[in-house]
Amino acid sequence: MSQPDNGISSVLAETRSFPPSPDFVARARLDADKLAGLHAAAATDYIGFWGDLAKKELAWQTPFRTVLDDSDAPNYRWFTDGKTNASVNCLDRHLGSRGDKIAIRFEADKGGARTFTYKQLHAAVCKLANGLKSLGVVKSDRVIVYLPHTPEAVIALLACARIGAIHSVVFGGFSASSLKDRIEDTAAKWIITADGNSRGGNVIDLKKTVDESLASGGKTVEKVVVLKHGDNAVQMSAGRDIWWHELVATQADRCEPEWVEAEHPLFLLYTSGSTGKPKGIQHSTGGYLLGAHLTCQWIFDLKEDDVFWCTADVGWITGHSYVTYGPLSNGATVMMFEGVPTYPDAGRFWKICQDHGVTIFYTAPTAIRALMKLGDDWPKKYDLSKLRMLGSVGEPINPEAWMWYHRVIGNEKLPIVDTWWQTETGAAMISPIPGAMPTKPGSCTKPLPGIFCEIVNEAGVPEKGKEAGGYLVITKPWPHMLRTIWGDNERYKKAYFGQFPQQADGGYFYVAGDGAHRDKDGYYWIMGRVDDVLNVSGHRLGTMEVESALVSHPRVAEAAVVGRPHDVKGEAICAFVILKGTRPEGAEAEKLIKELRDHVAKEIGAIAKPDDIRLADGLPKTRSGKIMRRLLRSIAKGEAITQDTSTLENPAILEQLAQTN
Ligand code: 7RM
Repeated sequence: MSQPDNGISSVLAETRSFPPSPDFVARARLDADKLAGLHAAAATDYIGFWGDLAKKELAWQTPFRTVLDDSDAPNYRWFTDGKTNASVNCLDRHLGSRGDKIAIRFEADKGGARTFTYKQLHAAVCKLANGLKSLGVVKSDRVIVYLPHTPEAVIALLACARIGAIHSVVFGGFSASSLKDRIEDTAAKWIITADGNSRGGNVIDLKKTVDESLASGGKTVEKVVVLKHGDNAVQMSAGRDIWWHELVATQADRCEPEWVEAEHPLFLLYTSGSTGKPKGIQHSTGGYLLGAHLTCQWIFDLKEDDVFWCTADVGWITGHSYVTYGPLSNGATVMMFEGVPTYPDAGRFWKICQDHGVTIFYTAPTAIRALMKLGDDWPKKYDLSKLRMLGSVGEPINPEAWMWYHRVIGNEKLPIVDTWWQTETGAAMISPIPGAMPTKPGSCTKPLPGIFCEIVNEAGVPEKGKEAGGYLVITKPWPHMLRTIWGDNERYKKAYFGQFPQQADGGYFYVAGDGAHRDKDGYYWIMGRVDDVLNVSGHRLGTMEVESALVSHPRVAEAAVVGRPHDVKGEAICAFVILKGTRPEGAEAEKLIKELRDHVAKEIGAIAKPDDIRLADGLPKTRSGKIMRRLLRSIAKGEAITQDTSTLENPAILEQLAQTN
């Protein structure tokens, strides 16, 4: 197995271990005994375990009798004959006991706060749901949500869920062309967007991007709902565009929920794979909700008076599960912040924690590393005494960043949950239970109850014994797993279940695409992707996507993209580009490189801008024409080539590539 170059192999030497404080344990929802009870229940009767939890934790309109239907594996179905509605679980069921409790606390990029109580959120969701119905949206229709990270994004998601429409959020940083691809793949007729927003003080013109995207394709779109949020002047296209506030002005604040089958798709969310265009990951209503709901209790110890802040944008799966569905189905108070950690200064996150009384804080290693670099003085300026636990997600966290988080933000006493999961898994899968086990810096510890993981070798055979290294697989289906890839079930089967043979019991191994190590205590250490997927600041990007974007530029003949370790972003994007015609040098080369970087931003979004672009005359290829990426990875890192290059067709190219540095 080729190990990714994420620079964290040092974790294997990590021996520190941190037990939770007795204080935390005494109040925790789950202590070691209770956790052992859950694991035992899942081990003896795995179906019964999930069935009991689904019955107890979710509000059903029609109870289910079937827990798991695996007759069409690996297309698994859960709670099939039950009916529910996600918005009812997140709103209506709290109205009696928590109607006046704050559901969302929001702070805008430039300051200024707003709140929504559960009653207010319910009314806003119903109004928008009625508005969408008036535009013709019915059950199973796809609605694209292209909004800033504001309460209205959550309202839009829940309004879709209320009427059985399938939302597909496109992160506000994606380009017109990426947006168009997603509109076309979902064949959506509706888009919900905003006039614009501010992030880190920069104005983002969402509506203009929608207009651009619809000018170039996306012909299915009939209506665009526009939230007035920024101060941008927008061009409203008559008959197509409608202001959100005008749409909801005359709508009733009650809307009968559409009761849907548990398997009814709740949403599609696009994510990158190693081949082809981003995949529309399809999640269910019942199973997905159960995962988001339960993991909030298990891994965040979520309780009635918590203020839960997950810093992820609603455009990513983390924003779906831990800003929207998980905390709201538990009746929690959710913090939402539209901006970035360093605007107007590097104390912004900590000021928000102080001002809003945040008790649980969940962010990404890239943010922790960036803030760590800016020094201890920023967090020390603020009162962080309400914080009671911390979390990390999105990429491997290096022990140094973990220790800083523990020492400076956690005051050496707060539990840190390093949660491993994916867009496809719907909710956290491998994570500490904060009151039930010691944590180790850089390890996501152990699979959650009801989740069965193995580490397998190249042939898909599980490694016996505790200590092992290899591919991470999940050996049994779980309620919140993806159901399919929208419009391409064959790709679903092949990409996730096709790598290893069907098991003797008829089951399949879900292949996560990550390499992992398990230590003598059974703790998992994620080593990063083993496929051609990059993780840049916690964002997934396929090397092929970036290559296609480069090749779509008229000057580019061929491109190869690899990752190289980066101390803040985790991975940086390094592109080797072969031009058509002569290769410029000096200032002319600089100019072209800038143009190519901007071109990628335009094609995909700013997150995909290559950090380095190296112009060269050729790529290292085998005689059969395969690009030898591992050589490019060494060159990108500035390492000497020690690998065997005897199969190379053009060994001389290596020297030139090394000099393009
Ligand atoms: C939630 C999310 C998934 C990929 C996954 C890993 C990496 C995520 C961790 C992690 C090490 C973690 N969804 N990853 N969490 N690696 N430790 N705690 O990030 O679909 O966008 O990305 O992210 O490689 O496969 S995602």
